[in-house]
Amino acid sequence: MSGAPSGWLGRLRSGLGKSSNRLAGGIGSLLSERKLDAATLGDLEDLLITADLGVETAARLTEQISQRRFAADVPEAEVRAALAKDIAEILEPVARPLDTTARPEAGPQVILVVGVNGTGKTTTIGKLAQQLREQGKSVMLAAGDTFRAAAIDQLKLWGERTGASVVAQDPGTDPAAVAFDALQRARAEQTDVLLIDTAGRLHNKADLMAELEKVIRVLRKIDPDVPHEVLLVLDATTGQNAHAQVETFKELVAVSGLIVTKLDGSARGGVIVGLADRFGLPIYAIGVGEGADDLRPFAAQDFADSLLGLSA
Ligand SMILES: Nc1nc2c(ncn2[C@@H]2O[C@H](COP(=O)(O)OP(=O)(O)OP(=O)(O)O)[C@@H](O)[C@H]2O)c(=O)[nH]1
Ligand SMILES: [Mg+2]
Repeated sequence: MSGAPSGWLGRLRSGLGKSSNRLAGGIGSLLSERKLDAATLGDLEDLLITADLGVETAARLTEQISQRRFAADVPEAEVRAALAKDIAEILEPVARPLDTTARPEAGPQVILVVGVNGTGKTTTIGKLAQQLREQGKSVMLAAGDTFRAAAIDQLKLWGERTGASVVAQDPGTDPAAVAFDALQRARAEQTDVLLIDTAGRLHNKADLMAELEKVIRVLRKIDPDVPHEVLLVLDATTGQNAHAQVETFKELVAVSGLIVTKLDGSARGGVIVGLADRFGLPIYAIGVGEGADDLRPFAAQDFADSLLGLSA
Protein backbone atom coordinates (compact mmCIF):
# COMPACT_ATOMS: atom_id res chain seq x y z
CA MET A 1 0.00 0.00 0.00
CA SER A 2 1.33 3.44 -0.86
CA GLY A 3 0.76 6.93 0.45
CA ALA A 4 1.51 8.58 3.74
CA PRO A 5 1.04 6.33 6.72
CA SER A 6 -2.04 8.07 8.00
CA GLY A 7 -5.25 6.88 9.62
CA TRP A 8 -5.34 3.29 10.67
CA LEU A 9 -2.19 2.31 8.81
CA GLY A 10 -0.23 4.94 10.67
CA ARG A 11 -1.85 3.69 13.81
CA LEU A 12 -0.92 0.13 12.99
CA ARG A 13 2.66 1.25 12.39
CA SER A 14 2.91 3.13 15.63
CA GLY A 15 0.92 0.43 17.41
CA LEU A 16 3.29 -2.21 16.17
CA GLY A 17 6.21 0.04 17.06
CA LYS A 18 7.35 -2.10 19.94
CA SER A 19 7.10 -5.35 17.97
CA SER A 20 8.84 -3.69 15.09
CA ASN A 21 11.59 -2.31 17.30
CA ARG A 22 12.25 -5.74 18.62
CA LEU A 23 12.37 -7.41 15.24
CA ALA A 24 13.53 -4.75 12.80
CA GLY A 25 15.84 -3.15 15.35
CA GLY A 26 17.25 -6.54 16.28
CA ILE A 27 17.97 -7.48 12.67
CA GLY A 28 19.49 -4.06 12.06
CA SER A 29 21.97 -4.36 14.90
CA LEU A 30 22.70 -8.00 14.12
CA LEU A 31 23.64 -7.36 10.51
CA SER A 32 25.31 -3.99 10.93
CA GLU A 33 27.93 -5.62 13.11
CA ARG A 34 28.29 -8.95 11.37
CA LYS A 35 28.24 -10.59 8.00
CA LEU A 36 25.38 -12.88 6.99
CA ASP A 37 26.97 -16.27 7.69
CA ALA A 38 25.75 -19.46 9.33
CA ALA A 39 26.27 -18.16 12.88
CA THR A 40 24.42 -14.94 12.10
CA LEU A 41 21.57 -16.95 10.60
CA GLY A 42 21.40 -18.89 13.84
CA ASP A 43 21.10 -15.64 15.76
CA LEU A 44 18.47 -14.43 13.32
CA GLU A 45 16.45 -17.55 14.07
CA ASP A 46 16.74 -16.87 17.82
CA LEU A 47 15.63 -13.31 17.25
CA LEU A 48 12.53 -14.48 15.37
CA ILE A 49 11.72 -16.85 18.21
CA THR A 50 12.04 -14.12 20.84
CA ALA A 51 9.81 -11.95 18.64
CA ASP A 52 7.06 -14.57 19.18
CA LEU A 53 7.05 -16.08 15.70
CA GLY A 54 7.31 -19.56 17.16
CA VAL A 55 10.08 -22.13 16.83
CA GLU A 56 8.96 -23.86 13.64
CA THR A 57 8.05 -20.69 11.78
CA ALA A 58 11.33 -19.07 12.81
CA ALA A 59 13.28 -22.08 11.51
CA ARG A 60 11.47 -22.06 8.19
CA LEU A 61 11.87 -18.33 7.65
CA THR A 62 15.57 -18.55 8.45
CA GLU A 63 15.96 -21.42 6.01
CA GLN A 64 14.28 -19.36 3.31
CA ILE A 65 16.68 -16.49 3.96
CA SER A 66 19.59 -18.91 3.78
CA GLN A 67 18.35 -20.24 0.43
CA ARG A 68 18.34 -16.77 -1.01
CA ARG A 69 22.14 -16.87 -0.98
CA PHE A 70 22.62 -13.22 -0.19
CA ALA A 71 26.16 -11.86 -0.38
CA ALA A 72 27.76 -11.84 3.07
CA ASP A 73 27.70 -8.04 3.15
CA VAL A 74 24.06 -7.70 2.07
CA PRO A 75 22.48 -4.46 3.41
CA GLU A 76 20.31 -5.27 6.40
CA ALA A 77 17.32 -3.52 4.81
CA GLU A 78 17.38 -6.10 2.02
CA VAL A 79 17.18 -8.92 4.51
CA ARG A 80 14.29 -7.22 6.26
CA ALA A 81 12.49 -6.74 2.95
CA ALA A 82 12.98 -10.43 2.10
CA LEU A 83 11.65 -11.46 5.50
CA ALA A 84 8.66 -9.16 5.12
CA LYS A 85 7.90 -10.81 1.78
CA ASP A 86 8.13 -14.32 3.24
CA ILE A 87 6.03 -13.35 6.26
CA ALA A 88 3.41 -11.73 4.03
CA GLU A 89 3.20 -15.03 2.13
CA ILE A 90 2.38 -16.82 5.37
CA LEU A 91 -0.21 -14.19 6.30
CA GLU A 92 -1.87 -13.81 2.89
CA PRO A 93 -4.04 -16.94 3.06
CA VAL A 94 -5.42 -16.08 6.50
CA ALA A 95 -6.06 -12.39 5.87
CA ARG A 96 -9.76 -12.75 5.15
CA PRO A 97 -12.38 -10.30 6.40
CA LEU A 98 -15.44 -11.51 8.25
CA ASP A 99 -18.13 -11.85 5.61
CA THR A 100 -21.34 -10.22 6.77
CA THR A 101 -22.68 -9.41 3.32
CA ALA A 102 -25.20 -12.20 2.93
CA ARG A 103 -27.80 -12.54 5.62
CA PRO A 104 -29.19 -16.07 5.75
CA GLU A 105 -32.82 -16.37 4.59
CA ALA A 106 -34.15 -17.78 7.83
CA GLY A 107 -32.85 -15.22 10.25
CA PRO A 108 -29.87 -13.23 11.38
CA GLN A 109 -26.27 -14.10 10.76
CA VAL A 110 -25.31 -15.52 14.14
CA ILE A 111 -21.82 -14.83 15.43
CA LEU A 112 -20.70 -16.43 18.69
CA VAL A 113 -17.73 -14.72 20.32
CA VAL A 114 -15.47 -16.80 22.56
CA GLY A 115 -12.13 -16.46 24.33
CA VAL A 116 -10.51 -16.45 27.76
CA ASN A 117 -11.28 -13.60 30.12
CA GLY A 118 -9.92 -10.19 29.38
CA THR A 119 -8.90 -10.82 25.76
CA GLY A 120 -11.33 -8.21 24.47
CA LYS A 121 -14.46 -10.15 23.52
CA THR A 122 -17.00 -7.61 24.69
CA THR A 123 -15.04 -4.67 23.30
CA THR A 124 -14.64 -6.47 19.96
CA ILE A 125 -18.39 -7.08 19.85
CA GLY A 126 -18.90 -3.35 20.38
CA LYS A 127 -16.47 -2.52 17.60
CA LEU A 128 -18.10 -5.03 15.23
CA ALA A 129 -21.51 -3.60 16.09
CA GLN A 130 -20.20 -0.15 15.22
CA GLN A 131 -18.92 -1.30 11.82
CA LEU A 132 -22.11 -3.18 11.00
CA ARG A 133 -24.27 -0.22 12.01
CA GLU A 134 -22.17 2.01 9.76
CA GLN A 135 -22.95 -0.41 6.93
CA GLY A 136 -26.63 0.17 7.66
CA LYS A 137 -27.28 -3.23 9.20
CA SER A 138 -29.50 -3.92 12.16
CA VAL A 139 -27.57 -5.53 14.99
CA MET A 140 -28.53 -7.33 18.18
CA LEU A 141 -26.16 -8.10 21.03
CA ALA A 142 -26.82 -11.00 23.40
CA ALA A 143 -25.36 -10.71 26.89
CA GLY A 144 -24.31 -14.33 27.16
CA ASP A 145 -21.69 -13.56 29.80
CA THR A 146 -24.03 -13.82 32.76
CA PHE A 147 -21.18 -14.64 35.12
CA ARG A 148 -20.65 -11.00 36.09
CA ALA A 149 -23.20 -8.17 36.31
CA ALA A 150 -20.58 -5.73 35.02
CA ALA A 151 -20.27 -7.73 31.80
CA ILE A 152 -23.96 -7.20 31.09
CA ASP A 153 -23.69 -3.45 31.76
CA GLN A 154 -20.62 -3.20 29.53
CA LEU A 155 -22.54 -4.77 26.63
CA LYS A 156 -25.54 -2.50 27.22
CA LEU A 157 -23.24 0.49 27.00
CA TRP A 158 -21.95 -0.70 23.63
CA GLY A 159 -25.56 -1.13 22.54
CA GLU A 160 -26.32 2.49 23.42
CA ARG A 161 -23.16 3.71 21.75
CA THR A 162 -23.73 1.89 18.49
CA GLY A 163 -27.51 1.73 18.20
CA ALA A 164 -27.57 -2.05 18.48
CA SER A 165 -30.35 -3.62 20.51
CA VAL A 166 -29.30 -5.68 23.52
CA VAL A 167 -30.91 -8.81 24.90
CA ALA A 168 -29.92 -9.41 28.52
CA GLN A 169 -31.23 -11.17 31.58
CA ASP A 170 -30.21 -11.14 35.22
CA PRO A 171 -26.70 -12.16 36.24
CA GLY A 172 -26.57 -15.88 36.91
CA THR A 173 -29.17 -16.72 34.26
CA ASP A 174 -28.29 -19.67 32.03
CA PRO A 175 -26.41 -18.16 29.05
CA ALA A 176 -28.13 -20.67 26.76
CA ALA A 177 -31.48 -19.17 27.76
CA VAL A 178 -30.22 -15.69 26.93
CA ALA A 179 -28.90 -16.86 23.56
CA PHE A 180 -32.15 -18.70 22.76
CA ASP A 181 -34.24 -15.67 23.65
CA ALA A 182 -31.99 -13.39 21.59
CA LEU A 183 -32.16 -15.58 18.49
CA GLN A 184 -35.94 -15.77 18.70
CA ARG A 185 -36.18 -12.01 19.01
CA ALA A 186 -33.68 -11.39 16.24
CA ARG A 187 -35.71 -13.61 13.92
CA ALA A 188 -38.97 -11.90 14.87
CA GLU A 189 -37.41 -8.46 14.35
CA GLN A 190 -35.60 -9.53 11.17
CA THR A 191 -32.29 -8.39 12.57
CA ASP A 192 -29.36 -8.73 10.18
CA VAL A 193 -26.65 -9.79 12.62
CA LEU A 194 -26.77 -11.30 16.11
CA LEU A 195 -23.54 -11.11 18.12
CA ILE A 196 -23.43 -13.34 21.20
CA ASP A 197 -21.04 -12.50 24.05
CA THR A 198 -19.80 -15.31 26.28
CA ALA A 199 -17.98 -15.59 29.59
CA GLY A 200 -14.26 -16.17 29.50
CA ARG A 201 -13.93 -16.63 33.20
CA LEU A 202 -15.53 -19.79 34.52
CA HIS A 203 -14.52 -22.10 37.31
CA ASN A 204 -12.70 -24.48 35.02
CA LYS A 205 -12.37 -25.74 31.49
CA ALA A 206 -15.09 -28.37 31.90
CA ASP A 207 -17.58 -25.69 32.96
CA LEU A 208 -16.62 -23.53 30.02
CA MET A 209 -16.99 -26.44 27.63
CA ALA A 210 -20.39 -27.40 29.05
CA GLU A 211 -21.60 -23.82 28.83
CA LEU A 212 -20.50 -23.23 25.24
CA GLU A 213 -21.83 -26.59 24.13
CA LYS A 214 -25.19 -25.86 25.68
CA VAL A 215 -25.42 -22.41 24.09
CA ILE A 216 -24.81 -23.95 20.67
CA ARG A 217 -27.12 -26.92 21.26
CA VAL A 218 -29.98 -24.69 22.36
CA LEU A 219 -29.49 -22.24 19.48
CA ARG A 220 -29.68 -25.17 17.06
CA LYS A 221 -33.14 -26.02 18.31
CA ILE A 222 -34.21 -22.89 16.50
CA ASP A 223 -31.90 -23.15 13.51
CA PRO A 224 -29.57 -26.11 12.87
CA ASP A 225 -27.24 -23.91 10.81
CA VAL A 226 -26.20 -21.58 13.63
CA PRO A 227 -23.84 -20.22 14.74
CA HIS A 228 -22.57 -19.20 11.31
CA GLU A 229 -19.32 -17.95 12.80
CA VAL A 230 -17.44 -18.70 16.00
CA LEU A 231 -14.90 -15.95 16.60
CA LEU A 232 -12.05 -16.63 18.96
CA VAL A 233 -10.66 -13.42 20.44
CA LEU A 234 -6.98 -13.52 21.39
CA ASP A 235 -4.93 -10.93 23.25
CA ALA A 236 -1.62 -10.37 21.46
CA THR A 237 0.10 -9.37 24.69
CA THR A 238 -0.15 -12.96 25.94
CA GLY A 239 2.38 -14.01 23.30
CA GLN A 240 2.85 -17.74 22.90
CA ASN A 241 -0.02 -18.46 25.30
CA ALA A 242 -2.33 -17.54 22.42
CA HIS A 243 -1.36 -20.85 20.79
CA ALA A 244 -2.59 -22.80 23.82
CA GLN A 245 -5.83 -20.81 23.76
CA VAL A 246 -6.47 -21.68 20.11
CA GLU A 247 -5.86 -25.36 20.86
CA THR A 248 -8.21 -25.33 23.85
CA PHE A 249 -11.05 -23.58 22.08
CA LYS A 250 -10.70 -25.64 18.91
CA GLU A 251 -11.39 -28.68 21.10
CA LEU A 252 -14.52 -27.07 22.53
CA VAL A 253 -16.11 -25.40 19.53
CA ALA A 254 -15.71 -25.10 15.76
CA VAL A 255 -13.69 -21.90 15.73
CA SER A 256 -14.17 -20.28 12.32
CA GLY A 257 -11.83 -17.33 12.68
CA LEU A 258 -9.63 -15.26 14.95
CA ILE A 259 -9.55 -11.67 16.07
CA VAL A 260 -6.27 -10.60 17.64
CA THR A 261 -6.55 -7.59 19.97
CA LYS A 262 -4.24 -5.18 21.76
CA LEU A 263 -1.72 -4.94 18.96
CA ASP A 264 -1.34 -1.30 19.88
CA GLY A 265 1.53 -0.84 22.22
CA SER A 266 2.30 -4.54 22.56
CA ALA A 267 5.70 -5.88 21.58
CA ARG A 268 4.18 -9.19 20.57
CA GLY A 269 2.74 -8.64 17.10
CA GLY A 270 4.94 -11.48 15.84
CA VAL A 271 2.60 -13.94 17.49
CA ILE A 272 0.19 -13.49 14.57
CA VAL A 273 2.74 -14.95 12.17
CA GLY A 274 3.13 -18.10 14.23
CA LEU A 275 -0.63 -18.45 14.64
CA ALA A 276 -1.20 -18.06 10.91
CA ASP A 277 1.51 -20.57 10.08
CA ARG A 278 0.40 -23.15 12.59
CA PHE A 279 -3.39 -23.04 12.49
CA GLY A 280 -4.29 -21.47 9.16
CA LEU A 281 -7.47 -19.99 10.67
CA PRO A 282 -8.67 -16.76 9.07
CA ILE A 283 -7.67 -13.63 10.94
CA TYR A 284 -10.80 -11.59 10.44
CA ALA A 285 -9.57 -8.40 12.06
CA ILE A 286 -7.14 -6.92 14.53
CA GLY A 287 -7.70 -4.65 17.51
CA VAL A 288 -5.48 -1.59 17.72
CA GLY A 289 -7.11 0.30 20.59
CA GLU A 290 -10.05 0.50 22.95
CA GLY A 291 -12.27 2.78 20.84
CA ALA A 292 -15.20 1.88 18.61
CA ASP A 293 -13.15 2.49 15.46
CA ASP A 294 -10.14 0.49 16.56
CA LEU A 295 -11.00 -2.78 14.85
CA ARG A 296 -9.17 -3.04 11.55
CA PRO A 297 -9.07 -5.45 8.63
CA PHE A 298 -5.97 -7.59 8.70
CA ALA A 299 -3.84 -6.79 5.64
CA ALA A 300 -0.98 -9.25 5.16
CA GLN A 301 1.63 -7.11 3.41
CA ASP A 302 0.92 -4.00 5.49
CA PHE A 303 1.24 -6.00 8.66
CA ALA A 304 4.46 -7.71 7.56
CA ASP A 305 5.96 -4.37 6.45
CA SER A 306 5.02 -2.74 9.75
CA LEU A 307 6.51 -5.62 11.70
CA LEU A 308 9.79 -5.32 9.79
CA GLY A 309 9.86 -1.54 10.08
CA LEU A 310 9.54 -0.97 6.34
CA SER A 311 7.71 2.06 5.11
CA ALA A 312 5.51 1.48 2.09
N1 LIG B 1 -5.24 -1.31 24.00
C1 LIG B 1 -6.25 -2.11 23.70
N2 LIG B 1 -7.11 -2.49 24.65
C2 LIG B 1 -8.13 -3.31 24.32
C3 LIG B 1 -8.30 -3.79 22.99
N3 LIG B 1 -9.38 -4.60 22.99
C4 LIG B 1 -9.86 -4.61 24.25
N4 LIG B 1 -9.11 -3.84 25.06
C5 LIG B 1 -9.27 -3.60 26.51
O1 LIG B 1 -9.05 -4.81 27.21
C6 LIG B 1 -9.86 -4.86 28.38
C7 LIG B 1 -10.69 -6.14 28.39
O2 LIG B 1 -11.62 -6.08 27.32
P1 LIG B 1 -13.03 -6.80 27.37
O3 LIG B 1 -13.69 -6.53 26.07
O4 LIG B 1 -13.76 -6.46 28.60
O5 LIG B 1 -12.55 -8.30 27.43
P2 LIG B 1 -13.44 -9.61 27.59
O6 LIG B 1 -12.79 -10.68 26.78
O7 LIG B 1 -14.85 -9.32 27.28
O8 LIG B 1 -13.24 -9.92 29.13
P3 LIG B 1 -14.17 -10.83 30.09
O9 LIG B 1 -15.57 -10.38 29.88
O10 LIG B 1 -13.64 -10.55 31.46
O11 LIG B 1 -13.96 -12.25 29.70
C8 LIG B 1 -10.72 -3.60 28.36
O12 LIG B 1 -10.11 -2.65 29.18
C9 LIG B 1 -10.67 -3.17 26.90
O13 LIG B 1 -10.84 -1.80 26.73
C10 LIG B 1 -7.35 -3.37 21.99
O14 LIG B 1 -7.38 -3.73 20.81
N5 LIG B 1 -6.34 -2.54 22.41
MG1 LIG C 1 -16.56 -9.57 28.36
